[in-house]
Amino acid sequence: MSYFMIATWKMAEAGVKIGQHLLSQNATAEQALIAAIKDVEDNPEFTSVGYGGLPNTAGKVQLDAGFMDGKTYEVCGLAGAETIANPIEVAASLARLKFNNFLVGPGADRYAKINNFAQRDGLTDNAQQKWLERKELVEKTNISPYAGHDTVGMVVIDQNQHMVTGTSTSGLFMKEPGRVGDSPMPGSGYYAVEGVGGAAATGMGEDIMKGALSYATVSKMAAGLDAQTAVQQAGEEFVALYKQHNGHEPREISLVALDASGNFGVYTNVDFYYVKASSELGFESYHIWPAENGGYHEELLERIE
Ligand code: SD4
Repeated sequence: MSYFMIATWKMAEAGVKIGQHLLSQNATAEQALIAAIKDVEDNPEFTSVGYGGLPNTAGKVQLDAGFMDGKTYEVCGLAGAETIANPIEVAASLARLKFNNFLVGPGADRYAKINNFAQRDGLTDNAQQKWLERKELVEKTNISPYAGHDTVGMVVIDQNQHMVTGTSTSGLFMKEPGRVGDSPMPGSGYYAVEGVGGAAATGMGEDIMKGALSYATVSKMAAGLDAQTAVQQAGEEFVALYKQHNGHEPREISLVALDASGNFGVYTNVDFYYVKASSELGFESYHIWPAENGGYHEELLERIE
């Protein structure tokens, strides 16, 4: 049977290869998604997810993650975690509970600790150095403290056609302590309904939340649209309405999507990277950016058949 996974950003390349291998060996969508996202969380080179994530204004790394099982609708978010090594693993565990599916701050950290999930302070020397430099720059000049953000988001269908989706992020660099973006929010950062489709988002959480864009994408697939048409319409309609109401465009928004027939879709209003792997098409990594006349320019970065 066929499998498919799609992920945001180039940093997911190695993780998607791990996930693809697992899916080809008949692993579940959840196992593949967790292994793929953990690979990103564990890599200190990536400064927007997990270990090595850039800190908030108080110098603390606060991590957010979300997970949804498209078959059962089980869903969870955790936000503002400071001691969890792999938030995606904890999110997937929380999703299975009958109550208390969304935990924040010390509550999320406590749950992870008492349930023996790996502990880690996400702050690396490199991230701390970047924080010190940014702090000095913000104090000296008038520049916005916010810079640098990329969430890893994935949608996965395994060989049994089971669909899950999930996200993991350290959020915005220099966010306020306790600030939460779209990534752990079901419907905004991620959403999936098996037999219909799934979506995951990255970009400026404050704007993605305004459109509940992962849910918007899935609801268009439920109405019969394929993944690309659904995600494109969800993105474009939101941008147009937002502009009508505010007189200017929203900030960065990118989405990846899969439908139940095995089609993928991508929407972005900025320079963006995505990675996908499937039993039919193999592994591919792309750089895309919006074209002036609609549509996208596309650069294939890597293909393994
Ligand atoms: C957030 N959406 O916290 C995340 C950050 C991100 O690409 O995805 N950046 O708002």
